[in-house]
Amino acid sequence: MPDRFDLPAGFRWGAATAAYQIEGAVTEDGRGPSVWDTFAARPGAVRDGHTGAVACDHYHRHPEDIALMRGLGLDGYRFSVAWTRVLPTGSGAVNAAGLAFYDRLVDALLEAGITPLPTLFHWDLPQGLEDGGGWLNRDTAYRFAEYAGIVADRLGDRVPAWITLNEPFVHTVFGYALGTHAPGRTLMFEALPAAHHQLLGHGLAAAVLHDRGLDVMLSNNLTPVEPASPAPADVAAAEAYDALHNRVFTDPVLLGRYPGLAALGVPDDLYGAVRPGDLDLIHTPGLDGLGLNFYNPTRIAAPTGPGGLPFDFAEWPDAPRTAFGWPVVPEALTRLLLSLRDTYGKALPPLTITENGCSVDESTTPDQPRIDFMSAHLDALAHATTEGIDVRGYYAWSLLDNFEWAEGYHQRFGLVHVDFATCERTPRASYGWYRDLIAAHRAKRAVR
Ligand code: IFM
Repeated sequence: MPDRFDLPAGFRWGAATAAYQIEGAVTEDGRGPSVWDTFAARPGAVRDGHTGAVACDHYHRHPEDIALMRGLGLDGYRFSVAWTRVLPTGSGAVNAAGLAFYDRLVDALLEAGITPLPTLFHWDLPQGLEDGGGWLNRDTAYRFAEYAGIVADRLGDRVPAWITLNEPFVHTVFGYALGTHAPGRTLMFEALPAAHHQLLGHGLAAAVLHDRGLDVMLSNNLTPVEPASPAPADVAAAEAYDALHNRVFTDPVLLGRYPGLAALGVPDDLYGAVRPGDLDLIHTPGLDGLGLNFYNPTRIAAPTGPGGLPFDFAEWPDAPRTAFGWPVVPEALTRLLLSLRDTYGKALPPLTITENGCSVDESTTPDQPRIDFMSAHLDALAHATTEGIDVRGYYAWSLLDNFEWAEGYHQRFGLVHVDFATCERTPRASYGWYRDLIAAHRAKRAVR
């Protein structure tokens, strides 16, 4: 069986974070409020009232964090740019001090021999744009493209590749359909215009970045969906869920069309959001890479009662669980990668795992489950590459323990432990394991 040492020569090793989850310094140097500042201040919205106001204080401690990355021997670091540092209300005058932070960060990364991989939108929409409807307002897509151009004009001389959006599925469903994330809307399927406008923003921003000669990627949270049984009703429910979770966010970008959502009762124009020509703007035939954030597979059954959703979530049997309760099924990653080739064929660009990792409850467990999780997923990845799938890199989620959205600081995903009372960083066993793996893989592939 192939293992992680069979990953190809030149495979890029990285780690990932996101602005609101680590930066803190939410009122410094002219940063404007984002939907997450507003949401986290709402009583009961985030577990134990946690907020990202300080988080890991990365805004001030990034030199220490870059030293940790250098210690790992990373090729790349995926971070996100906080839109409200650059444009405090989402559009209008540029905040020079905010842009200068990312300028310093990029220079320091390059100095450490690490390639920056910025994500332009990781869920922290400017509150100023939310006040005008957020992603439910088509205009936000155009503001996003303007913002992309401003950041690219400043950093594009040193940053070769860019990710437009992070996990538009999760942002749409948790933020706009269910209301468990910012901005806390509960629109159910009528949240889908927010998905369409994010994808339109992706397409418009991709054109802006490509015009500047930069590479463009999109990071999707993809899950292989399996029916709970071969019964036709379960199979149909699983197909409907697959369309909603995976295909809505990938088909338009790679194929220029949405999957049919009639089984969910959703109209083809996504409640009037899709206008003539939009799919031509979203379709990105020159997409330079597709980012995959992989955590777990999903098992779906037909609904048991009338009304409600047209699918039910079923338990994944016989799998260990992360501290978050997510099933650990590494071979599902191999299946997912092979199925992407079957679905998209030549339209599938090179792939990068832009997030993978797990939360561990260290009050009861040492760090070993994280090492087991990552090593098994890297073996599964290597299996797919030996089957001919073009996967170029792996970014561990996450470099640091951080603000895990509605869970606050309760879920710890870091290779590095953070004491949130003092912001002290302490590398975990998985940090040493990842460092040694990176070095060993490089040495082994260099001699082949
Ligand atoms: O922390 C998140 C990240 O922001 C997006 N992908 C999943 C991670 C773990 O839940």
